[in-house]
Amino acid sequence: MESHLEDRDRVGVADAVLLEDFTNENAFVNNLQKRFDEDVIYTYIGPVLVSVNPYKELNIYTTADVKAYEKKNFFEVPPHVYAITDTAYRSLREENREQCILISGESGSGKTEASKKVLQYISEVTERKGEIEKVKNKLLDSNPVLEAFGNAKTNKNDNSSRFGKFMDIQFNFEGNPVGGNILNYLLEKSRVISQAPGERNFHIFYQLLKGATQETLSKLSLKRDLGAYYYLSNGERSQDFNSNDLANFNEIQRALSTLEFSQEVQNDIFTIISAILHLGNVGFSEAEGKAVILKPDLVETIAKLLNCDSEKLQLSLVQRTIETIRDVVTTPLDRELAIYARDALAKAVYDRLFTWLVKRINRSLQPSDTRRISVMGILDIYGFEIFQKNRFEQLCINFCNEKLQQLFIELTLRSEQDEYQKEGIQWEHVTYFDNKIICDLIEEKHKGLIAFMDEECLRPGDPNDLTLLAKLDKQLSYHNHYISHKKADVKLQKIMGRDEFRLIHYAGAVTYNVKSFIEKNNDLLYRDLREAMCSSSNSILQSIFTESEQRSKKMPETAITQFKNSLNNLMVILKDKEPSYIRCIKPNEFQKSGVFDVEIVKHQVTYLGLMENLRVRRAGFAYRRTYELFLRRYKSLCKDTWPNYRGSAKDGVQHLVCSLGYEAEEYQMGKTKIFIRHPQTLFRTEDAFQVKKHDIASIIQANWKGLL
Ligand code: AOV
Ligand code: MG
Repeated sequence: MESHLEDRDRVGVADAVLLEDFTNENAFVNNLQKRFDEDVIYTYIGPVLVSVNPYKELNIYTTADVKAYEKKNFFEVPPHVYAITDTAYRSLREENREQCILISGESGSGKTEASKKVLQYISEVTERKGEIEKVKNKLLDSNPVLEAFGNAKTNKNDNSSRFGKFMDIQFNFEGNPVGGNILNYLLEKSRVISQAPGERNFHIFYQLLKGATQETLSKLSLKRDLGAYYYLSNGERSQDFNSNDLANFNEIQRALSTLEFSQEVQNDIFTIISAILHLGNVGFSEAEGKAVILKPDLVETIAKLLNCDSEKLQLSLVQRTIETIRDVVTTPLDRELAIYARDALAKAVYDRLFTWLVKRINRSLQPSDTRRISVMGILDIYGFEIFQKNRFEQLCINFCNEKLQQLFIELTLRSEQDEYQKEGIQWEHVTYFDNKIICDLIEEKHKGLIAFMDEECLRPGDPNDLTLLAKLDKQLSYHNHYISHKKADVKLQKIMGRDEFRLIHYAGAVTYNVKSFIEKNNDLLYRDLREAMCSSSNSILQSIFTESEQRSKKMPETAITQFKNSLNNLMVILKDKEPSYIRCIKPNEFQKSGVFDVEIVKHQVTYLGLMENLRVRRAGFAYRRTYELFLRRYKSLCKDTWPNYRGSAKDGVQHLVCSLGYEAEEYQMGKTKIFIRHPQTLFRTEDAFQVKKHDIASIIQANWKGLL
């Protein structure tokens, strides 16, 4: 037991609250490195798990490991994602408290892998019979499907999630999984039409081209040649197939079948994917300011695949119809606008297909009996991002992280406070940075950044990115966390462009470039294109375009407002659950094992707010343990408590600490726990215990020898 206290020299401390200087970032990072070098990737900050991506398979996820963590006290086993999961699972079962596991960290830090380990653990410790086994298989199989359609190779991660995911596992009263539900957030749909050099489109495009039979390919009019598709090559050199594309395609088809997608529906999905590939190859020339389709047969092919009106599709790519109060006006598009319309269609179709997939998976995961269900949610969402150029997507992602940080602060502080109160310990107020001020700057009604952005986007006239920036500068420059180019000091002006603004986030300052903000926020799909899609007999297209057609009678919500609303809904869901935190860190930028880059780790420690977290945790007491556990471990150190103490555990501990010479200010006695202020006090006790253990072992050994 108490494995957190052993082996401090070799592998550092298992819980960072036991570091002597808890304000020292170097000491914190050193400790992580010491452990990483020994292949120990997990460390705690109190109840929070910090995980450093090893970038290699470690033999720590076997069935034997699952067993080693099952029903074990959190502090008796070394830190592990299984320990977090087991604790959450037991709290759900035994105390009937709904759970959420919040996983954060930057791209490539191991969030998605961690979320899979949580699911794997649950799957292994629950019953294996009939319906339950079936549900578990569906839950497990939803991951490869979502990854095929929602993940891609980026320069940071070969299997990067390009969407946020909140997955519920629903348990019956016996604690067995009986269903699930997935919420998806903000897919990076711009990837469908172009990718940065060295990156790929979503995996599914490559998997289909690599894995489909020749027969299927010819049905879809496809060639097994990546270079043939503009959307896979940006008009330049395409990225290659990867070694898993073939196997993964078979896996996806199998998983889709587990999730009750019929063969016809699967065909419909792959037809849409192929139509998107063909659509990318539709080029335009221009005559007298009007776009002309270069290869009309290609549009014919797409129309055939989708079984939609070919003429309608052709027209929708080169003209635009606008309904005004008085009449309906159709205007031709020029070449640039036609390309824009084509790409908008590709993005919209893919994005809606993805959301539709999630809905269909959810349908298959619906529990047959919804009574007495309790839930464990797992949030695997994009971490804070700072790139060379930060765009609309980074603004959304970083806003999401502000919201999560706020929730984190609220919940950790609240739970610290709750515990002190419950135990009758005097609470010492901790000062900390409350990032609500930044959340407000972004989302406050009528006067936040989002409100001004929407106002500009929906304004009649000719709003553009620069008029938007001017408005933001005018309205928000008063705020301490908003810096306009004009108001920046000389040094900053040099690194900021005229089309940029800067936000001081809790995790650091980020400069955003407003290029395409209006377009991305408006997220328009011309009505002609929507109507062309509605004319398709492809079952999926029909459902994804008709549904949104109905909704579009109202004023459409902008992209960022939709995102804000879905985030706020998520916060409501998370707030009434008991949270567990996994903070993921990547050790280097090269996806390499064995390399621990101190600077890169330090950045992430800052962005994740880990030092703040540690400070809050340590503000009062570094260590707390129930009287029973404390007594069980250390009773040999006092003659009154050894070998057994007859009174209450609390009295026993009181005797024990008196005989150990604890000063009054070193500890406090709560209702069920002892609270120790500094780790040194505990280490003194632990060292004494190690000596005693050794002595006792020697005595036993000597006695044995004597007997022999
Ligand atoms: P992410 O989810 O945090 O990035 P992943 O979970 O996809 O990161 O991890 C990236 C890669 O790191 C994986 O494909 C594995 O190769 C490796 N990896 C992660 N965790 C482990 C582990 N515990 N043991 C061994 N290898 C691991 V992103 O979705 O890009 O934000 O957007
Ligand atoms: Mg991921």
